[in-house]
Amino acid sequence: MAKRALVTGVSGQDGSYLAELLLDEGYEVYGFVRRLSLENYDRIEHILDKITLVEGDLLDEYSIMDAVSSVNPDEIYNLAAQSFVPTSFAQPMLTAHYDGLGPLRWLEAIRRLKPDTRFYQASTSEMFGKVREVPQRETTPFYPRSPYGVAKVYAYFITVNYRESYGLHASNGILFNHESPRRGLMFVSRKITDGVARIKHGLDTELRLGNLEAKRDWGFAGDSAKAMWLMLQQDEPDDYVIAMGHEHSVREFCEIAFSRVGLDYNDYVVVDPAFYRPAEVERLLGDPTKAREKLGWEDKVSFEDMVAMMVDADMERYRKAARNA
Ligand code: NAP
Ligand code: F7E
Repeated sequence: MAKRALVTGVSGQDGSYLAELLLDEGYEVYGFVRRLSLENYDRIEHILDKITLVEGDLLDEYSIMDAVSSVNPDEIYNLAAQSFVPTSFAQPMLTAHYDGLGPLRWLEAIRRLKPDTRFYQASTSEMFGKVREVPQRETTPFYPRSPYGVAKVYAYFITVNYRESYGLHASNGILFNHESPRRGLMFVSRKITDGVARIKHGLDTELRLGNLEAKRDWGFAGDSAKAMWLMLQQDEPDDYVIAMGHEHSVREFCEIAFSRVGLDYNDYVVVDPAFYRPAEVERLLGDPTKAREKLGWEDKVSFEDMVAMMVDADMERYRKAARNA
């Protein structure tokens, strides 16, 4: 019989890649979605006829319990979150409810209704924040620098706690930044690749960014989805860092993205303090050795290829729009 997987955040970047992978692996896939005034299923349009959507909200424990009892899942991947760091400074309470207590609601529902369900929690390198060691690994202490990071630390430890207290098969993937052409437009990677395409098509003359010296360990979202799935296929639950093991600055990202279309970023990028954060995470670099050795996980798409893929996709989007206009 096909395994059943419930993916929260299925309409998001990661949820869409994970749902594709689970379908390829022969799962019955259920997506947990919230009601919006206008549906936003662009990222999963191509698989909507193959998955079943279940309505609910991270804030609503009854809808979460109903989802667990009606789907009766073998695996739950909790990807839903308020995932944008600047919004967590503007809306810290909401972020704590979604990103901190949301995962607790899933764990409690599993414990009460179906304790053999395997659970994946979308943890993050933002928990390392003001880093205590370089590179960061599973044993590196956390020092979050935003309400988002703090809420995710709560979620991380409540996941560990339910594993240790109640024997749940619950794992944390501590994922470093991962991007794709499906990334939200407010994140710096996509803001840059979209900006490059807009400038190249004559729709903009500049790109306003914040801290160009911040460094991230950027990978490809499709590779990250594979790691999530592998974690729930292990006999024992555990926590894993998923990263490329290379760091690049926002400035380098700009350099590669603009040069992909024959432009020099120095001519277009304007530093605007409006995009600085109250507290910055200056540098993140992960050590994925445990995931490579225990899960057999490996990244397939290099940083440079990912930037090129994103620029090409945004260029094509504006080309199409111009043709249709
Ligand atoms: P994303 O594109 O922002 O997607 C977030 C998803 O969460 C969307 O489907 C959104 O639904 C859903 N959601 C938000 N609030 C909800 C609520 N109250 N109830 C139900 N669903 C809700 O994020 P992503 O990049 O795919 O990231 C997936 C997860 O990994 C997140 O938990 C994020 O914090 C974490 N993470 C991401 C990265 C990264 O680099 N991408 C790295 C580490 C960890 P709508 O479509 O309705 O908005
Ligand atoms: O910023 C700098 C900014 O917003 C990256 C989320 O998926 O990854 C993501 O969080 C860096 C920061 O991602 C702009 O200051 C400069 O240092 O793309 P970002 P993030 O904050 O690292 C982690 C792992 C998650 O878990 C999160 O959910 O880029 N930066 N100029 C800028 N950032 C933005 N957004 N916009 C700028 O104009």
